[in-house]
Amino acid sequence: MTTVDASPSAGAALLFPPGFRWGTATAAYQIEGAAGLDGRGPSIWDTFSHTPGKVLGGDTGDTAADHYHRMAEDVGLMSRLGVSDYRFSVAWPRVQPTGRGPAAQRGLDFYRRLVDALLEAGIRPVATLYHWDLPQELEDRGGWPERGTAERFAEYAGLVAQALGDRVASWTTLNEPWCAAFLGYAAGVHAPGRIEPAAALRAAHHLNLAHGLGVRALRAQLPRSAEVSLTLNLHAVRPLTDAAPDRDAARRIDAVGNRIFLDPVFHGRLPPDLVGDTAALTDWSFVRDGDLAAAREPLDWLGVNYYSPTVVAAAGPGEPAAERAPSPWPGAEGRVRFLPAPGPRTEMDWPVDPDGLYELLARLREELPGVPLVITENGAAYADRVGPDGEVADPQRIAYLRRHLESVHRAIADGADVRGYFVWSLLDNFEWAYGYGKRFGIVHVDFATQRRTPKDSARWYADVIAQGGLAP
Ligand code: IFM
Repeated sequence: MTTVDASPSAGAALLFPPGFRWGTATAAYQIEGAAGLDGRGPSIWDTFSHTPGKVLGGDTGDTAADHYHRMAEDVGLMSRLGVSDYRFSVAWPRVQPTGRGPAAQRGLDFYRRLVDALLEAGIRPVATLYHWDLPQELEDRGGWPERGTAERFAEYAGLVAQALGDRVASWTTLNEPWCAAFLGYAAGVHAPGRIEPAAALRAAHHLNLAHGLGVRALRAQLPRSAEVSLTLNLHAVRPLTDAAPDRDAARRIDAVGNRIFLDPVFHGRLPPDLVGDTAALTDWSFVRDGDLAAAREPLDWLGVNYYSPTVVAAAGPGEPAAERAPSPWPGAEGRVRFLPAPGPRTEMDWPVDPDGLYELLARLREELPGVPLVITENGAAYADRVGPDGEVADPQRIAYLRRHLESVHRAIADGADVRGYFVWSLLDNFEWAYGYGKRFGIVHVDFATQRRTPKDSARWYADVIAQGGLAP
């Protein structure tokens, strides 16, 4: 359990516990490019981004930040930042181009080279196995709503562990299964773009199952010292008022946004209220005996991705059901209104609200005692430009990161066991349905030339890491 000074004097530095992990995070489809190289098969994101109208500006991940060819330069950037850890994802379709069968060695070779370069630079690799790039052929067989996809995932996890287990000591099964299930299969704004709320609930269950079977497959290959985790984008849900209908709206969103994953993974059960809320869509009979026990494999830590909170109220009679249609919240349609949280916003139009991160960490401290936490993503998009002096001034991002780190520090001081923090993201990259217009990097990428320019926030973060915390 990590601790810090619970009441630092005004004006004192906010230091994080010794051994605190400072990292940056990326994901394969968002940075690698080289979409058709070395035998990589198509993923659902290749198909989706190449479908007119799905991604702003018609952007695709074909080239992205060309990290596949510039990996050594990017590891050099991280080395200069002084990060202890780097969180990246492995592209399933590089390892199994059709989502099944033996591993493609040329695909694995890229990750062997990446991991070797990281270790050489003294940076711990943290490998995520699934950050949304499902092999297209598995989607053609039904995708995540089908049980077979979970079984295929476990085979894939075993293959990657076999290949990299001698040098990667930290593993994450899935990134943000909520987005994969509900943005992908209910709202249709992410790949594969399906609008089938009942199928999205099946997808969520099979992602939980994939996670559990994946943990088993990893542990079967890895040394006992290896750590295995899951990353969730938990929603800091706030009712607009304390009135019962608003609190019930928050409960519904918490059920289908958070507990749909937390309950199976940490308690081996489905949230009973979720089953009730979604009764008109499904009877959950696709959950087989043993599935929930399989999802509940012990983890070394839980990864938490946080950007902004969610404020909800009960939808009054005659009011529009939800601002976003189709809804990514099966079981809450027509009952919940989403309200803009007050305050400044990032380029994504997401409110800047570091208290939400504190609230989440405090909740997890209470509800999951003994489970260490790692902030696996936090960051902000702003309209950054390279100035005439060749520099990128991004004071808003520095303020965002600083305030969120203050929240993490406060949570640790209040007893939360937070072991690390990863900035999203190392590089400007392909921001899914928004394409390249939203820049989350602490390193600017000129996508025409692929030139990298560390922003002011990169220098600021390097100082934070060097000092082990925030200067007064
Ligand atoms: O870019 C994404 C990332 O892939 C998953 N978490 C949220 C980020 C910002 O939207």
